Amino acid sequence: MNTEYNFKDIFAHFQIEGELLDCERYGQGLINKTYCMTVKQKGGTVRYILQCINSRLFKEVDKLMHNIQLVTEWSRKSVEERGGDPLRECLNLVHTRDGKVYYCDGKNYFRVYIFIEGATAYDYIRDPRDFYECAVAFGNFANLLSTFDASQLYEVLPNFHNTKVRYQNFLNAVEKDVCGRRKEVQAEIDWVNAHSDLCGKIVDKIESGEIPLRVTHNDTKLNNVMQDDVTGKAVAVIDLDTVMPGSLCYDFGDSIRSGCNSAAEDEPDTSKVHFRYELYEAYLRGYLSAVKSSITEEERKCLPYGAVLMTYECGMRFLTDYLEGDTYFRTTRPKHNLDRAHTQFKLVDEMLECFDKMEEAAVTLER
Ligand code: ADP
Ligand code: GN1
Ligand code: MG
Repeated sequence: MNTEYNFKDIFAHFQIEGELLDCERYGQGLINKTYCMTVKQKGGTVRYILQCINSRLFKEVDKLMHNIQLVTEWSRKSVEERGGDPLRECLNLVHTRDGKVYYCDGKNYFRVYIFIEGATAYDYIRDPRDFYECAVAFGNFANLLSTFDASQLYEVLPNFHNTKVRYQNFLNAVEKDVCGRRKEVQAEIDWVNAHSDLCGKIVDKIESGEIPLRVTHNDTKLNNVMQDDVTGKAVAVIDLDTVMPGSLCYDFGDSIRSGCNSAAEDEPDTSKVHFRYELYEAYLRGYLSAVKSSITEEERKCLPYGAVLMTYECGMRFLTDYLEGDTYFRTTRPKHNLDRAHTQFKLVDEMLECFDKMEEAAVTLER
């Protein structure tokens, strides 16, 4: 049993019967600390996901959990309506014994989800058909949120995908150079600056009203969707911390960023990193087939920019975090964030090389 926190005590605060047998770190998320709890219950063992919420980032946990409660309840209703399995096809929060959706031990905040069994959140694409299915799942999730009343949600991380604001934060980090790392990454800084004309490509269209602001997931990376271990089909969309106003282009783009990489997001050898165009088309087909009736022509046209921008922005965020001393993303080795930044920049370069083809596909496929 992991001993980072008093897990027996934390467990006792949630409405779960039985005895806690084990609790270990789980998954590859970069923001929260996720654990798998194994619980002895009548007739066998049951698993639960326990998360220590990153309260340095989510300063108002009440608001974050308000959003998640509403969205999980909304998803559950939709799964029930289509005759699906609500314990598997959406996230289910377990309440505390005093009826709350999280527990605070005085310092740290914890939440518990029912474990989605028989499914896996992958970091890599095993088969383009699986990626197509992920696209359908995220597209359906977008459809699900299209009727959700945005005014009920708090914007817990304002400007999350405002690339212009992200660029400004990056420039501030370069300017402050709190860790004295600027000299070492001057080439990377120059690369970001040379591509800064990308920043306004979507934000400006949202501001002018050409692209609608919707309620979106905002963190559609591949390991935020669970795929069935037998069929490979996407079962459930998870990681709802960032459900907020956003753009379809961002949700589309972040899946392309994470799924179309031939190597890991933190691969130190960038010669292994390539943009897999064939996967882009597979995802595009799946996504468009799901959101066909609601996507606007302008959004369709901007999907490729969504991919480039999410990748550029993410690389810039990794580099910013490196300059600021690795305080945001979970790192497990020195220069981890710098390796991550390099993979993203390489992907942007390769996406831009075939950008015309990406644009052509976005406006012609699935008509
Ligand atoms: P983070 O915000 O840190 O990315 P996530 O909510 O994405 O946290 O969880 C991290 C990982 O934990 C996921 O990628 C997935 O592998 C696993 N996970 C999260 N929720 C569940 C669940 N309900 N059932 C099974 N696995 C889960
Ligand atoms: C974080 O939480 P996780 O690991 O799914 C981050 C995303 C980044 C991603 C890069 C709330 O996602 O924005 O794109 O890392 N989430 C947050 O891997 O900042
Ligand atoms: Mg995640």
